[in-house]
Amino acid sequence: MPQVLKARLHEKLIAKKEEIEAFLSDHGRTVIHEVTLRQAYGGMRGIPALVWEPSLLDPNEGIRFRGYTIPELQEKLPHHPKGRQPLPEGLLFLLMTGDIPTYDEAKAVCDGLLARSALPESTVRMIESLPTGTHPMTQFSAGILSLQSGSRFAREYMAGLDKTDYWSPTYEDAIDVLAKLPDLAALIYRRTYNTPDPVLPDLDFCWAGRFSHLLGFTEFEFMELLRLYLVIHADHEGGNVSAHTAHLVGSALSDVYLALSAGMNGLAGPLHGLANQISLTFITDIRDKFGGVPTKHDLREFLWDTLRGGQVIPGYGHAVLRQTDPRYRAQRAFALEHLPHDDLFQIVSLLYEVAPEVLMEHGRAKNPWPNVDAHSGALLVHYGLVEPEFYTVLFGVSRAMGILTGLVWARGLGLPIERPKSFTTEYAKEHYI
Ligand code: CMX
Repeated sequence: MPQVLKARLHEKLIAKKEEIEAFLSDHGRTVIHEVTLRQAYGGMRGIPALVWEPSLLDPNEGIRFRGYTIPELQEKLPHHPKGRQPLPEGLLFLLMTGDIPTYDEAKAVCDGLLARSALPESTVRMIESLPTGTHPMTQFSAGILSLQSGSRFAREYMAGLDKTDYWSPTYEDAIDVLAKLPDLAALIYRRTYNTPDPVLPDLDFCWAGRFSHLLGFTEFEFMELLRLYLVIHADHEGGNVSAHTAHLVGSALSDVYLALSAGMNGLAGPLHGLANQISLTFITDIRDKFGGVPTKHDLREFLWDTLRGGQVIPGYGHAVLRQTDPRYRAQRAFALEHLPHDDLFQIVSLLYEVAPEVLMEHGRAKNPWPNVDAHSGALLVHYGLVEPEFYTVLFGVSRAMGILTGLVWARGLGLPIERPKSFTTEYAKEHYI
């Protein structure tokens, strides 16, 4: 594997650990927040109680990966020689180390991933034994779990591993599972939708390009979309359900296979990653109902009917964001450049004009603006990836980069088992009022 990446990571871990020790020694007793009862009952919104180094989310500006916004990443991360979108393997280097890699460093990461990409026969057999109607996310999570028997961390821990070395087999496991995710995802895609086995030409198309071929998509523009997709979905700080779940499970020193699989089960929820599947179905339902792009008036009525039916408008709202998600903006820019006349994109655009106003009038959602999931399906359909149940798996391949980085850093920094205090309503009345 790219020893440059591992060596750089090790340096950064040591430096950050020392920095945190000094920081806590000076300021460890500083109070950073007061917690209200409503926050405790309300899904712990806004309580800063979790350390996550790879990315930070600002409610208005959106996500920054190691300090860089999405447009900055598009400019600064290495590109495919013929492309303009950032290479996801470059983002992995950045997430792990905080440094923007050179093209050669990103290429070395890609080569290392490809060298470990083969799925064990036992995983292939396990996936093939599942009923074909099993949701792709269930297959994906089970596939990750089936790789757990190869965990170096689990093996070395049982043999007696020094605490200060936990990060090293965790890193090896993280790279190993990440390397296998495109092959696992593509296996699930092919068997679920009965598509032909891929032909992999001997080309230098790197991680996303190879993934694209494995899925049966050979158009360069689709590879560019996949590069963008894999970069923008990679991380969204630590409190979202998938990252937080993986972090919590990992805090018990469960290895990365156990933790990532758990995180993927959270991503499979309709209020989180599954919203990309539901958003696309929502958009195609609109097209089918109105025989194409509806009028603003009809769309408005449709949205009000959805809200009156007690349902949410998928792809809109966010627990932290309070503006249009920059991940939505990046996809919109791609659509405006490559598919401005696509009918589903037209509906996505019309929703952007109508839905925020409707949600503001409705008066419940704190954020009436679109998130990442409102857009991705329309782009994928344009290039022929028309199976919405598969979309969250694509999200999962990308999100694994952030989650796995978080797990490696948690072991490197020696973060402890997570154990917040819970309370009953009776206890709260007696002790907090
Ligand atoms: N449509 C209708 N109502 C919405 C809404 C939407 N898109 N977004 C929020 N609301 C409602 C909530 O259901 C809640 O209703 P109640 O007061 O009846 O309980 C109220 O507005 C307040 O919610 P909030 O504080 O603004 O939002 P939350 O932090 O509770 O929830 C989220 C955030 C994303 C789950 C929510 O906005 C939602 O359900 N959106 C649609 C699903 C979606 O797009 N999820 C993907 C998020 C991105 C991701 O993780 O991939």
